[in-house]
Amino acid sequence: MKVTVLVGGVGGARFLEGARERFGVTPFPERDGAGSPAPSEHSVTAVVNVGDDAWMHGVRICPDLDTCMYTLGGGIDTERGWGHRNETWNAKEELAKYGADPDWFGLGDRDLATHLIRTQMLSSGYPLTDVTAALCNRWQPGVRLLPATDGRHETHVVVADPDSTDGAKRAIHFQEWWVRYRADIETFGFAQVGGADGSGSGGKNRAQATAASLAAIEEADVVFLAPSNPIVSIGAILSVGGIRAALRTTSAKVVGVSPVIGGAPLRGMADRCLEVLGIETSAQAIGEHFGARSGNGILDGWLVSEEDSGTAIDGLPVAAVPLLMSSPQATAAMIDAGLELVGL
Ligand code: GDP
Ligand code: FO1
Ligand code: CA
Repeated sequence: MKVTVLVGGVGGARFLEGARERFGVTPFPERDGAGSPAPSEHSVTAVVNVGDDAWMHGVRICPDLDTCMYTLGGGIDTERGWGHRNETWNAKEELAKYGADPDWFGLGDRDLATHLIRTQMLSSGYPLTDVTAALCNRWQPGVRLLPATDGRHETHVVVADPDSTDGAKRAIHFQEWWVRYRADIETFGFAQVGGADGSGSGGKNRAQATAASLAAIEEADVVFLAPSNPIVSIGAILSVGGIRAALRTTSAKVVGVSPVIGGAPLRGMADRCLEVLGIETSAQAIGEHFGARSGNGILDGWLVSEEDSGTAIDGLPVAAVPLLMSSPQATAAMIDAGLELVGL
């Protein structure tokens, strides 16, 4: 079975651990020739959010790609959910002594090596898709990791300018909103910044999906939306040119998994993002937000937690099952429930 998963960071990476448990290892990057393990009859491809990506201290950071790569490669700091385990912070301390900006964002010494290689390859002209595959050659995540786009598609957040006394609005990078202000600032909305050639945003110039991520959706038997942040992870992927249309027309079944259990996200800022857009933090409201493919939406099935068993959405099959990703085995059981829901 060909399985494609739309993912963000921590929630996405946990879901991919369950997919690898359920479907076996997908060699990535693909290696030809003798000596490589026999490929499983299944394959798992992740289409990963790049909305969180940013330039910091001259290097390109891709938090959701790295969280997936480190988690599946066994190198994540499990407490923080981002960056390397056994991290040291000498570079951060030295940067602070120079008074370098931003002083609110930390790059660990080990993590920095990843960003240096990525930045070097990007400036040599390699697309992010190839750079990610090269980094995964070390980490062997056992699933294909594809950035949704090779273009720039950064999430920015419209806030009340903290430096203004007359209520002016300003757009700041998502990382500044989350890491510097902890989302605790008057917020009006989210917008993608970048575009196919990096020169502008939105409209015709918006960043386009890579051929590989479109093929992953079009050629899949099933597409899962991981229980990732519905706005700044899944929403940012859906706003990449071509992704939403591919989900509408693919012959694959599309199954969403609720990131909210009993009216609360497990961690992170999903509730804050939903509140900004006037969407209730509930499995019901998020399911309605994605919508049924039989209507104008993207889902053929919606998995909610047992606590949310009252969820009912017109034209959309819903199943209530345990949704806590406490182990790869528990997550694999969620995946089986999703397959059953859509008759696979
Ligand atoms: P981020 O990019 O690191 O913020 O991570 P994602 O966007 O991939 O996922 C964040 C979401 O994962 C949050 O909204 C959490 O509610 C959700 N999440 C984390 N752990 C679990 C879990 O065990 N079960 C479910 N259903 N959702 C989870
Ligand atoms: N989160 C923080 O709260 N503080 C940091 O200094 C920080 C640095 C950082 C560096 C690399 C990276 O991949 C992630 C990092 N994060 C940090 C996590 C990140 O801000 C967010 O949690 C995600 O973008 C949300 O998915
Ligand atoms: Ca993220």
